Amino acid sequence: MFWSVSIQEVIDSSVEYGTKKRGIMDDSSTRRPAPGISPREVRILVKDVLDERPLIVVSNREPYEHSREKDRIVTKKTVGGLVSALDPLLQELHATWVAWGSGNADAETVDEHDGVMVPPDDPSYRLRRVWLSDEEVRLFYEGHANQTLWPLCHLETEKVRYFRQEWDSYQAINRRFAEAAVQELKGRPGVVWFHDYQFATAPSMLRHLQPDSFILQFWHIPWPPWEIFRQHPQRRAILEGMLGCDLIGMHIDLYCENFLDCVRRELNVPVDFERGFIVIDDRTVRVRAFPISVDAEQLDELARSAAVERSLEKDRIKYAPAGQKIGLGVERGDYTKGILLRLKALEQLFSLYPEYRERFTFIQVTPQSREQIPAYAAFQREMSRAIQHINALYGTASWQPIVHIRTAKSTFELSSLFRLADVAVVSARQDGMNLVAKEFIASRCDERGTLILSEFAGASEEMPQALIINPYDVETFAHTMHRALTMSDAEQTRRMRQLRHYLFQNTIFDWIETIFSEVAELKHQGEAGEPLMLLDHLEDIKEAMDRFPHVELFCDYDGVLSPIASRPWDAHLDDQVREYLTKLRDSASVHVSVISGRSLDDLMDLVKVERLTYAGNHGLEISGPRVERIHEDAEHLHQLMQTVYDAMREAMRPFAGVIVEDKQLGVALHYRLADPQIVSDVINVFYRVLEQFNGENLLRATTGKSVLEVRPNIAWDKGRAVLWLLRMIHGANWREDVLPFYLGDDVTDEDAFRALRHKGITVLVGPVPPRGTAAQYRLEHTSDVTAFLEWMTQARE
Ligand code: GDG
Repeated sequence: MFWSVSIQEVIDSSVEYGTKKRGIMDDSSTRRPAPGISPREVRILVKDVLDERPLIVVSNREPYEHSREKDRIVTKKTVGGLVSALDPLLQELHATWVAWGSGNADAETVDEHDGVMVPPDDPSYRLRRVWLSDEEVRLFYEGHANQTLWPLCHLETEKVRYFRQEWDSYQAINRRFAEAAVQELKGRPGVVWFHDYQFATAPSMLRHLQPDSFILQFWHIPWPPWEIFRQHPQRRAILEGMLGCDLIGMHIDLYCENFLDCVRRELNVPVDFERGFIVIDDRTVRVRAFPISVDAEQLDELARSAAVERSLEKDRIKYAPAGQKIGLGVERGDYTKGILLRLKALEQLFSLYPEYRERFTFIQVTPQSREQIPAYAAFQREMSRAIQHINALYGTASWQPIVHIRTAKSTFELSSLFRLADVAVVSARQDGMNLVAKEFIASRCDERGTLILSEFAGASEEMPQALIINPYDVETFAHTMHRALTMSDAEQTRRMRQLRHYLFQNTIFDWIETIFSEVAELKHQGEAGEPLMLLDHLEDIKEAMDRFPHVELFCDYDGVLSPIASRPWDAHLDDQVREYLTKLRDSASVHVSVISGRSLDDLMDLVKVERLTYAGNHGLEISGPRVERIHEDAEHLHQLMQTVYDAMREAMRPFAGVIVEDKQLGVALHYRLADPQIVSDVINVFYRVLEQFNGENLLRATTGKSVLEVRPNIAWDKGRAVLWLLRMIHGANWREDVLPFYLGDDVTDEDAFRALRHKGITVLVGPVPPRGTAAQYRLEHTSDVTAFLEWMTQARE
């Protein structure tokens, strides 16, 4: 969970709301933050979404490789986050994975249709192998994929080269993989999930061969801006190929925006930048950010294991015999990872701060990668030279500033090094996400250590508590290392705790969950169309309710329990509604929560029904009989919000009819009453003020019905809040006996509609907005809400 508290601790807490301490106890510094969605919950969700349709995953790298060692064949599971996350899912679903058969005994182990059941000890899904000749590996993989697309997407334009023959091979191999996926579908409409830049054109090929498939692609590397992307001679074919998908996932919004921009400029088709939709051939393609992550719990568990503890002791003796501080870098030997910049910064560090000589050792783990490619071989040579240079310059008879490890470490050995490091450095020149940053955080079960993170790694967007650097500014980089090495234990812990709380709520399983929730939503939009009128389907609703012992009713306030008012303070609650809420509260089988963008105090004042659960500021602050918390990543922003509020009020003085609302953890700007002629000026000024206070990217702007808001920039919304509340109130297995019901009316409620898809009943109050809705049902007016609440009091008596 986001907050490291159990329900019991909350009940036991005697501290009043509003004055209480953070939800973290000092005596539990090494406690593991409670996790978000569990692997089991994800498997249930994906199963629901697939609804008996087959799932086919397509990637270049295979999850299991067979190789001949002497006279026997051994199977090895390939290491990597994606395989660890998808392997159990595919096992449970009995799905299929299509990949290049790269092992030297792969061909000997397949059936007549090139498939083999894996894993070997419990064969439960099919690995379908696609064969590539050595020449094809050279042209397709080392050539077009790794010497054209890879450098292009990482903005390394001077390394990009293009050969027609390689492109032709790329196309041919993409077709081979698309055909293999079609064969595995065996005529059934299924979900096909492509991974990465090796397969840009396969989606449209698949779409032609099997038009009724749901095609999804996750692009693991950055997407460049148009000025760079346009250098690709086959740019149109690449874009058209990808637009064979229904859903395209990238790590962060910036890459999605770049992609949408490239599509608009090259293909001249309608692009909705705000919602991330492209319309092509009467289909829509959704482009959305899904930041990939790691299995935080598993990494934490490994890091805590007795074996890693023992290894840590040995590593300490080996690498820090005189109690040296330790720095750590872990990455494939790839020029995009910024290792040379890091080495320059290290050289400066030892020059600017001589006190680190013999007292600080940097361990650089760099297994070789793609060394057949000249740019990689040259880079790896240059890196070795730079390391030798620093070691010669500052090394002594008993100490080397940089320990260079050129072979891959086992996951276990890495875990020990992550724990050993005082500072981990990720200084990528460009990096889609960077999993090492997340692995380091997950492994720091002691809540110590500092992460220095390049602003050019996708991960930096999620980790404001790391020390964020521009690696090209080598001098500041060196000073930042000094800052990390002298950071107090208390500050390290504060930062690491926040990073870990975020990470444990946003794991690889949350990644799969958001992707498949999006698949569900897109499929639903295609299949179900408009939401049904709730009051015409009360019998179905009653039947659904009767299947569960508990109903958890979530109601938004403005536009749901109370009609939208021109001024926020005029939105009063009707006594009748108050009476129904009270009755429902008193029913043993219903629990009621009111969730709103308003501040918690304001919301409680307006509703005035005791013993309900209240969630204010879109779920950042919660108060109820069984839960009582302020989101810890937001709490420290009180002061900043107050400053923004004061500045906003001052800046809005000239604009008549604009109301600035202080929500403590947010600032809302209502312009419903303003003259429409001045609204664009108001919006401009709003963004100017926000920018002024957002140097550290701690804030974000959101829009609603004639309202603009400044909110904490954390991955939290009504959807996450609702799922969190369900778990807190009813326990991890809530799905077995709770039916959630959600009534909402605006764009912020769509997050909850999506989160509860397949898990509960969602109701939009008011007209369907032009962008559509994820809600299954609809009520026309707030008066229908009153009628429905009355019905519910009787249905649940
Ligand atoms: C691409 C994108 C994106 C490294 N050395 C060893 C080792 N590793 C493991 C790390 C980590 C993985 O390799 C590297 O993942 P990254 O995310 O850091 O980078 P890429 O390989 O470039 O991955 C990237 C990723 O796809 C996922 O979408 O984040 O931006 O470029 O797991 O731990 N593992 C072991 N020994 C090593 O020596 N065992």
